[in-house]
Amino acid sequence: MPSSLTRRQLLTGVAAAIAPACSQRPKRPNILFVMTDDHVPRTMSCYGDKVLKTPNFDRLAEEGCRFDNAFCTNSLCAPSRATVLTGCYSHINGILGNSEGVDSIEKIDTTLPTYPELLQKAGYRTAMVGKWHLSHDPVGFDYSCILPGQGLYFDPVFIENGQKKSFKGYATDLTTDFALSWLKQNEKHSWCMAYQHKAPHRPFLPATRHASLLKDIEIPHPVTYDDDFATRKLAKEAEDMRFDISLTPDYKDLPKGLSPKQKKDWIFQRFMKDYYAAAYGVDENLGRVLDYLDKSGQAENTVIIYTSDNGFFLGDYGWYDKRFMYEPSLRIPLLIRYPGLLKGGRVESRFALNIDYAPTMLDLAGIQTPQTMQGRSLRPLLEGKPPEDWRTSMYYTYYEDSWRLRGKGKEAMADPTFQFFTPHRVSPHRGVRNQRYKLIDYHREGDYKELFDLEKDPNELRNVYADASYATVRDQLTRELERLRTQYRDHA
Ligand SMILES: [Ca+2]
Repeated sequence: MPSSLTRRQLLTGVAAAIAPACSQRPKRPNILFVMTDDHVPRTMSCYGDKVLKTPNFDRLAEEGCRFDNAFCTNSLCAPSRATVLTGCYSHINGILGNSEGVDSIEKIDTTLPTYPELLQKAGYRTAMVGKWHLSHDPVGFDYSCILPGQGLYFDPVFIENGQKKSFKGYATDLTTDFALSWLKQNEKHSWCMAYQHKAPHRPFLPATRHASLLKDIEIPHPVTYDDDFATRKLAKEAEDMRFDISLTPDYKDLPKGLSPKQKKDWIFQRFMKDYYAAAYGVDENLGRVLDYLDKSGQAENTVIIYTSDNGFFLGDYGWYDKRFMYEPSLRIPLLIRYPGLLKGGRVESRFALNIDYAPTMLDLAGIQTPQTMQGRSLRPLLEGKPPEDWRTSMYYTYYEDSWRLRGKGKEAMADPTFQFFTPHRVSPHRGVRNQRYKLIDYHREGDYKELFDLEKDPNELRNVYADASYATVRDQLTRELERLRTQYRDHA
């Protein structure tokens, strides 16, 4: 935070900026921020999936804007949530890895203003329902009803305004019940709700009514399913991300006597069907909320942002999980509907990042973005008036699971001899991606770096970092990476 600005000045200064902005609009929009966990765009029919129709996600795309190049900035649950709240990168907000439980050493920087606090200060009624997954209690919400940690799919405990309570039912349905109940009580006010689902986080447990949804369907393998990792040495070492090695113990009903390939294929089919079905429960429940907004006459004046905290490998490279800067893990869905501002059916290919959500929500509410936020409002893109200086490259960081850093903290990151070991063996890295190329710097691995030509090699199978014909590109991206580190004040 700039030293000249105190937290109070930031909040009150922002509130003072509301009046002139509001006078230009008849009514401030309501804001529904919908986030799922590990949801991959390519499994949604509005992003081209052929396996399962997702009618309510599709509806948002048809009636709003679909972003085709939306990326997370650190592909992990808790860091992404902290980034959404604060509008800044992990190294600024303090949540580098998955931070849960009271003993977590990673604490969010509470001096940073968050979007719910600023909206609340500006007179919005605010609520947070569903998966929170940060170690601190929700701040800036008039009402919260959250799952503790990862939460359970069936008969979960929720913490409602600080009180633990057990509920019967399925988490996605219950989260929506709480959301609708609060919305109905607050429909006469300007409101903002974070409606965040546990689904489709692993282990995927679909609602009972969806358990057989894709029973007779054969899910196609991704083209990289049998990758040999010929030019990516760290990917090759990440054996704990592989279906055939790491997931076997999870499936007690795995038939006996299968060959290694048959075993991998069996797990893949089960894994994907459960994933799709868990995500379908979100689509179905989103439909309940969309119907409610229609019936209550609020649809026109409500901004809906749909996204996920991070991407996921769904058999890509024979893997599950996320973390790496490779495309399946980096890409997130982003759909924004706001009938009061934009007509439907828009597709936007400019880069959008999860640091942009808070500035976007504040901007649409007529609130000035605090200087601490590193993202940029997507409003001009929604209006079809893209600024000439919109970003053409994006910066990514990955640090590691914080549970391995507990008791060591940020000091460990500064110690070059510190060894990182996690179940997935993904070494810390940072990288830059532009429209055509991606450079990944595994800065704990000596001089090991990866460069991909996404136009010729969209699946990132051929690391061309050492290829002399890419020397100019390599140097350009190296400079761009440093420029972005400076821009985002990442001096670690
Ligand atoms: Ca996640």
